[in-house]
Amino acid sequence: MRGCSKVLLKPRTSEEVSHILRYCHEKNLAVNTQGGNTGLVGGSVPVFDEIILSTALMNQVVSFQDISGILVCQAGCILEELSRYVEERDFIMPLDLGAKGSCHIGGNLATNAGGLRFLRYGSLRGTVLGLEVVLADGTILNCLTSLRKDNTGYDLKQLFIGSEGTLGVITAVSILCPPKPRAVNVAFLGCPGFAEVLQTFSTCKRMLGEILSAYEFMDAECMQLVRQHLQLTSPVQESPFYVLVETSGSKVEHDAEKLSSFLEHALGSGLVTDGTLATDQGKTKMLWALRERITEALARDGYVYKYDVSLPVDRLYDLVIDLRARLGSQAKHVVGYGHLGDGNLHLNVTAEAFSPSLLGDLEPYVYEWTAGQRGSVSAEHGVGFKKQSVLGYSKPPEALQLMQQLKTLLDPQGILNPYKTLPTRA
Ligand code: 2HG
Ligand code: ZN
Repeated sequence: MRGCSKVLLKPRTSEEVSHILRYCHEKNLAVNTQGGNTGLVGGSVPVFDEIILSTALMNQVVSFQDISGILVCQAGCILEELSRYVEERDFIMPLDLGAKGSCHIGGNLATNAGGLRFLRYGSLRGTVLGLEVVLADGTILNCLTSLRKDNTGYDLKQLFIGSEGTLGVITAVSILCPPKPRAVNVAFLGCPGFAEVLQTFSTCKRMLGEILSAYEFMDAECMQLVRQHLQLTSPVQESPFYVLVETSGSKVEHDAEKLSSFLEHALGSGLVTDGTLATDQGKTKMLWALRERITEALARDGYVYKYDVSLPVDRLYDLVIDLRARLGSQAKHVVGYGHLGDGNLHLNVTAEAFSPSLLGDLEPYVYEWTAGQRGSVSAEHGVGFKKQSVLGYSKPPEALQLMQQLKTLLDPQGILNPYKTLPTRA
């Protein structure tokens, strides 16, 4: 998505953000907060001529406690730089995602990004301990506590996590970092069918227990695309599905032993037809690249229609199969991949160019299908500009109304990231 704006502001402190918002509030000027601009739903892109408030210069670490692993930093810190910072201190960030090289932690929070470590460390709603937020009228709300337990009233920070800059501007965060695992092992597997992908997941959970840290899947078309556009090759024999299993634990040999006995069992029982293991960093990175770079390969394939849905895990791939049959030769590729361990499917469709008739076959079909399973039409990428009109497929009118009331309470003039997240009122 492209946008344009005549004004770009780059404050360094929350006081500067407060001055900007107080001014905009008085003059009734719309503001679009922007982090690393890596979102997939247009939340950080101005629709008309909104003032862009960039967090790029708010990139300082405030403190790090090396006993508790609590990091306090400004919203514009780049995720990969924070990872490096805490890794030097023997910790890791509780989230990791493909866009880590440019996304900002403030943007991650504003969209409640999921990513590759969700299965192990859970949602940001659990790992974020405190936030500092500047409200629409310029008030600085300092809820930047670093406490694990705090039941003093409503948990206000939760309102801003996932609100995509529509309720306030996140300026700083306090986040709990887990200790850096001593051992990270990865297995890359080929599965003969989706039923086996599911069975392998159950087996993994049982045989690997607490060391399982990621369970990702991709289909054969994804592999074809990363090969064609990025020259990455499959480390296992060609299969209808591929699975990446990661373990993170405290002892390399112990974890490798667990992983190889799991692999032996999976191969022996026919759940998996081929597999490879990585214990060193180079090969681990190479295996992760196959999964992490699918989005990049898709972008090189043509126009991409993107969907990010939560579904009951046993129905997850049926949507891809249904769509392939429905779209026929209209689409170049219909692919399914994602965070299977979290019930999150990334459904992407590519075509030579944008076509209204293809879009008409995709929507509302994908949303109705998802709603039919009581799924979510936005699992981890947010709502932004692109999905705001479809919220009703996953939320009842009463919930949408309450969201509108909260928006009116916190931003009565509607200056914060207008036209985003909530359905536009008729
Ligand atoms: C991923 O898991 C990202 O790779 C991007 O969330 C997914 O591009 C997509 O659809
Ligand atoms: Zn994802």
